[in-house]
Amino acid sequence: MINVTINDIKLQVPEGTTILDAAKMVNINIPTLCHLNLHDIKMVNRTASCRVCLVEVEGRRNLAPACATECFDGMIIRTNTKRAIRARRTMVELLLSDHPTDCLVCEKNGNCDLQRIAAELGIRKIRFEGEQSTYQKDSSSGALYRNPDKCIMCRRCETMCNEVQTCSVYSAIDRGFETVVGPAFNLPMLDTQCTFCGQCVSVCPTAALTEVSYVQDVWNALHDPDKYVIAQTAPAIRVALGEEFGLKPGTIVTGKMVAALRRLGFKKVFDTDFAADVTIMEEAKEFIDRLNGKGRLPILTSCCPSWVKFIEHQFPELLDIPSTCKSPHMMFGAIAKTYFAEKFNIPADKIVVVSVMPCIAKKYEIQREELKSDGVQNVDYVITTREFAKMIREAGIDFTKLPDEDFDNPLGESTGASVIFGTTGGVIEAALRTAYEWATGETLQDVEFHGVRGFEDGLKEATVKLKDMELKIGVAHGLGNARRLLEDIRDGKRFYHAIEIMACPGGCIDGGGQPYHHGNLEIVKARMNALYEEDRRKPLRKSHENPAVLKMYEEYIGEIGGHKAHKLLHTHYTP
Ligand code: HC1
Ligand code: SF4
Repeated sequence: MINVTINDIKLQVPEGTTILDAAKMVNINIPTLCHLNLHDIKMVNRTASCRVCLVEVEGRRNLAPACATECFDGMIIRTNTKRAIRARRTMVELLLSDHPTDCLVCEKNGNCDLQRIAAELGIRKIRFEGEQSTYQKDSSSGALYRNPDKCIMCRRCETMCNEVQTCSVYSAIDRGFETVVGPAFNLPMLDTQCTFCGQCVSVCPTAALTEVSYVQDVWNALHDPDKYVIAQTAPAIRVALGEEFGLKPGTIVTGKMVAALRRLGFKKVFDTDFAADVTIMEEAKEFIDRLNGKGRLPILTSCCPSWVKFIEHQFPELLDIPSTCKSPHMMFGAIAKTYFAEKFNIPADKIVVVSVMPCIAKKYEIQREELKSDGVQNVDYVITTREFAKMIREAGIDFTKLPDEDFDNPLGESTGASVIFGTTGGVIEAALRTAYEWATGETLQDVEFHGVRGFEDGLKEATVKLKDMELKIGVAHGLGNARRLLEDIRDGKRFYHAIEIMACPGGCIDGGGQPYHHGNLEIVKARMNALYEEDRRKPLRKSHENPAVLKMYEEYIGEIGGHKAHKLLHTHYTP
């Protein structure tokens, strides 16, 4: 331990502690902008590029950035001197002097860290004027929107993409005044190895990275009398949407979410969870087939489009191991435009399917050729949790006062197994609940597989007994962890029977389209607990017990894994 003094307060800190962390220990707040410490997922952005956290250190001529300066024994620090405060203000003014001042109409208005810090530092005037850098905007992917004019070179996106997700899409490009963070050669994002997980969007402090918005398209469809617009909601929405309206993280708002969609004008409000149950029917069957020698092991879950794009780019030699199942929301789209359309006599070409998702990659996924039916998209638009919240506000709906309403049927019925899809480990747990009963013919008494749960471990392993067989299960969340797992499988260092991979740390609960958590991962953990709570509340907790799903197989699809199921519910991958 070493002794330091901050603003006359003496304290002891472990060696290697930064001034910023030491100050926190005695409740002294040093403002930061580029700094971000997501300890649970091992991401620390310590570029010290914004210089907003400058402090005075006795005996040193220059001010020191608190986020990147380690304490030494006997260090005397002052965080609130006139010189330090003036320097911080100057740094922010310099950033603002090369930043668009369109805050009132900016996507991040009210959520922007630069805006917040300017307000906190009391900046009312920018003393520096001059040329502003302007760059090409990029919405080529239809998923991720890049507006480099708003980049403040904090490099958070770079740290997230390169160190956590290991996709290495971003770096500093160009020189001098033109320097900005972007993909190599400033390629359109669609032409890069970006998986559109949107984790860069989650950590971008400004609106340099956001989602491509489809709010206006959805309004247009809702106001078109010729269209029959239906919504499906992902599992992770119901435990995060409340945050947008001031509710505590982890508040379950399923009923209000349904009511809000009805008031926005959706003809039917359905649940992606229904399709998650369908996914389990198909995936558990595929798993058991592979266990019986029909196909290669391990089987990899395939509902995360970002992870699918990752394996296509990074491990093309392993493309025969992901399950051929489409993701649940794509299955839903195919079911809505066939089974639902025929059953309720609605022309399929009038149906507009809107997916409300925590995810940015889903916006890209719906455009994939492999997932279209005769060239037609099965899902028409994806809006994120944040976009959905905007629509609710635009419509003047008082969300917290809404009554709790139920989903429409038949595509609104779901089990607890489908709800936990939204968190890391949930998809494989849901698959195990069904595969166990189908493979053994026995009733599974305890449906909770705690070995595959949890946020802290990026790579989890569990063993599940299936009669006289020991199933080895692997779970990875975050693409860096997925990479480690896949390298070991490719090199024959690890063996599993089944693996779940979700691109976002924690799974969809921390998707790139969720309400901003501003670096507080406790919010993500609260969402996770809420999903498990929702599972416990459900009367049915195994996908193969969903009566609406069973009826659909009986009336329309026929055999699980059969010809029609393959046509509607399965896909293939592209190296
Ligand atoms: Fe997900 Fe899924 S869980 S991928 O994370 O399998 O987005 O929530 O909708 O499709 O069901 C996302 C969430 C979601 C699909 C399901
Ligand atoms: Fe989207 Fe979920 Fe995958 Fe994240 S983990 S990219 S939110 S599907």
